[in-house]
Amino acid sequence: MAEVKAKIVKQANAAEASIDASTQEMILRAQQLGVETVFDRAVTMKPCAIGMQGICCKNCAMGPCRLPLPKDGIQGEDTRKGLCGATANTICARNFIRMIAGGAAAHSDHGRNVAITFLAAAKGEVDDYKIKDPIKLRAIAPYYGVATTVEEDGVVKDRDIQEIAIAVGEIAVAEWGKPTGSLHMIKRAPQPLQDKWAEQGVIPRNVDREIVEIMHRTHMGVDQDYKNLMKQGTRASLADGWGGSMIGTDLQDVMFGTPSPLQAEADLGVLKDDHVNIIVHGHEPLLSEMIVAAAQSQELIDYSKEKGAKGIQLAGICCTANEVLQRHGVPPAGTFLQQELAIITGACDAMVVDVQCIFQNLANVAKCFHTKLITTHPIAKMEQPNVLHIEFDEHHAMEDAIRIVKIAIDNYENRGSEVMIPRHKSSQIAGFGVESIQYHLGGSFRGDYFTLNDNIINGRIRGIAGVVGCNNARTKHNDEHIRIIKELIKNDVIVLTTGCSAIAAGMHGLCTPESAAVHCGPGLAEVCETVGIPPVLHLGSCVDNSRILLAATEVVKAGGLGNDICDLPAAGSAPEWMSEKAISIGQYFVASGVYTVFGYHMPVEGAPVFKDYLYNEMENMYGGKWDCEPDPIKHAHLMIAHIDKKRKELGIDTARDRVLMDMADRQALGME
Ligand code: SF4
Ligand code: MSK
Repeated sequence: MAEVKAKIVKQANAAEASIDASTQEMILRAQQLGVETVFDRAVTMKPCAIGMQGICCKNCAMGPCRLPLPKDGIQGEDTRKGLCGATANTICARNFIRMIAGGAAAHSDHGRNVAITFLAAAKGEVDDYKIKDPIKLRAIAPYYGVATTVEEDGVVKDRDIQEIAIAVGEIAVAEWGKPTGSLHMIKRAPQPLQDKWAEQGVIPRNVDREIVEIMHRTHMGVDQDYKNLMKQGTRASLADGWGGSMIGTDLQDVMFGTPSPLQAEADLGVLKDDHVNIIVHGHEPLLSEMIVAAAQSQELIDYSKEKGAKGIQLAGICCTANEVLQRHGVPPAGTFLQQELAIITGACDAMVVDVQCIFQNLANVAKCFHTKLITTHPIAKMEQPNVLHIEFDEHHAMEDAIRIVKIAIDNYENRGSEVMIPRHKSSQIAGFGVESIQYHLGGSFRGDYFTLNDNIINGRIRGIAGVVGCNNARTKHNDEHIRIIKELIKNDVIVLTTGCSAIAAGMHGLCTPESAAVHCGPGLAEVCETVGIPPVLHLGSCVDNSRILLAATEVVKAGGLGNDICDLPAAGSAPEWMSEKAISIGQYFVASGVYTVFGYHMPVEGAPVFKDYLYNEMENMYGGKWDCEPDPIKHAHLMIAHIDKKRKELGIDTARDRVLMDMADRQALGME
């Protein structure tokens, strides 16, 4: 081992830090080697109680102004004020929507980079990117206002695919800064939802403007009304979910292929001690797609053999993992909290990172091993001298990828003797999406999602849950994700999952059809068995939460379950959230009509009036609302209670005795 720089002040208790055997083993291993990890730092440093409650303002140099709640709570009027007079509600709302701005900016900048590369590919200006899924391009083009047919001499013909791609690419890129109008993707939402957004004045104009306006409104001395601040927060979050993220997902699918179910493994045990191990970590698949291609090339596999390895093992961390998993079956090595541990195996020859969720401490950990840590994005560099920066450019993408893979191969011989790869790994099926759910759970002759809707109406499936988001070192790693998901499927609620939650589900064997018989209630188990799907459907990365919005829209369209997303027996959850992106996602779920429960805590406890606005009043505006429950079982049952309430409102609560519906039943429910 090269050098141990960090001194572990206090050691985490591995069994209390995570439920994963692999994570526990590696925490102990790190401590044995004297390498500090996030789990140890979480024991050493406690969070600031005022900041946690959302009531610290540092928006000008007269602060920071901290407005703690009185010990006995607010009795009568809340008289707390910052130096400028800002109230707790104003400060809390400003902080909250700045989190939305941060999250929406991250997702949307990802989407923008994809759109720019897509347009360059469409114009033939870059060699390494192509239109891989022309069917999806034709399917989405109308949403961008692009015609897919042309009339020549009175004959209607398919329009040239490159022409469509250029038109879609130009319109997509303009969504970030167009001077007039509103975002095109908004029109994909159910009409009643669009009407609510219009009534509330929250339809996004362009992506960048909504984010910039948050920064303006929250500057010292501008917007001082928490409701007006949240209006802008909502508009920016919609610009994320129904804008930047949705465009990102669409165009990635067109360029790299729309995912369809495939088999893979998950957990640190996917690393191999006789292979060159390369880990891709971050979010944007523009480079990782090229690294997959390079690592699979015979030339580089042969080169790895020349260097004494048996081949190249590529694996992922965080959402880059989900991107390369859903399209290529590349296994995730772990979630957000396992990034340092992957290097501590001593078997990681290169870790290649781009943007978002990358620990600065990776450089300190890499210093202790032979691992080459490579940053690749112009906006995300690390200052430490042991980090290599190879700036990725879409004009020479494959060349960059080959260079990176070669660096990893050349580094294989430098592995020390401290290799310890945990043996744990699970099988999973990933790669679900709007299209594949339609294929598996759709009907051939009726509405697209007919079979899914029918099974919800007849009660085999009680409802739908979206369980998404991060890990958080303040909670027990993966515990909340897994306990909430298990409780939901035990109660016949089918789970759609993305992000690190999806990786956790895969690691714990919940993304296999076989898990249905073990963990599901009888209704959901029967559906999964009949159709051959897992009870937990892996829908991809954080930007792919847009797939959940579109899947919910398809359920509405298929009929029989109301007219809007808020009518569906459905709920959302982010059990171990930590990122600003999670707040943006949460708000666009809420504003799309979804009851959304966060785990751990919400940074609004210090402003009870603002909290009530999010947790109650918002439902009157959009049909969705926020909630928070750290206890996983109670958390799951809040979601189930909401699902049951919606079933009752739809008049399908009595169908839970699973009487098969005949034509007359369907007619009564307005499905025919
Ligand atoms: Fe304090 Fe007001 Fe300045 Fe915030 S904006 S730091 S509340 S004076
Ligand atoms: S990677 S944002 S920790 S889900 Fe998308 Fe995981 Fe959360 Fe990052």
